Amino acid sequence: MSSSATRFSHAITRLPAKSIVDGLRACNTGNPSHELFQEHHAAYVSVLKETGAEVTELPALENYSDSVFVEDTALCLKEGVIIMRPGAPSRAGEAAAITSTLKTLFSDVRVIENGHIEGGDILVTASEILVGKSERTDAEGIAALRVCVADWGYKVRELQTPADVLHFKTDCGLLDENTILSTRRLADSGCFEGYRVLYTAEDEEASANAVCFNDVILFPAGFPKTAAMLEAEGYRIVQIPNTEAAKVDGGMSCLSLRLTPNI
Ligand code: CIR
Repeated sequence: MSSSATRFSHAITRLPAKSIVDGLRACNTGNPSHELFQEHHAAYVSVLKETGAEVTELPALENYSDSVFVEDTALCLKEGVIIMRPGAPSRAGEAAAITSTLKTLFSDVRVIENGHIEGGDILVTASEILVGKSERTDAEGIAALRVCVADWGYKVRELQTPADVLHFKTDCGLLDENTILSTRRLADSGCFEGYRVLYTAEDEEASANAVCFNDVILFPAGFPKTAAMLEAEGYRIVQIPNTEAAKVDGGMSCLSLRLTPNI
């Protein structure tokens, strides 16, 4: 079933900068190819557009190596947008860089001013906002988010991103109103009680970061067992090559902000 957590009229993306070769990563498996990343990125944007959404494609920001990962800069809700406060010092300026674009789409723009919080640690479901504490997101940042969304009626639930995992959503993604794709290591913490949980196949944990956008599941190519399971469950998945983003710890959700403007 679709909900405002999975249906959107717009998305924002940003072209990968040539400086993506300097992108942050937990372990070095080689530099991404800028050219190939551009091809993968174009495929990703096409899938968003094929759902009928309008996509605002922002230019590359060479001063910010990781700026292609726009998800970390903001949280878009139907009532307004909250500008994040990234915990990675090299990414702090990305949030200000996207604010003017967000101001053209939302009448209410709120800013996190304390602690740190990145969009990759936030999973919005139909009933609540789940936020994992991580190396990038702290309790102060989560408390600031709670204050920002309180008068819009959202419940914010603080959780823990597994150790050595970059973001909460590195290990999970919303498939529909009540179903979450998750790694076992994350779901075993009990954080998804009350939801239907589907698990990534063994050795395919890196496929958990799938995104449901207007009834299409954007899914990273190269994870055949999990892809087959999702298809058997009746999901319409589109597999998108992600080898270059993966070299700098990026996945499907990080590459876009998904939203429905309120102006
Ligand atoms: C970083 O470490 O910040 C980037 N190299 C990857 C960010 C991925 N973003 C996300 O999962 N939301």
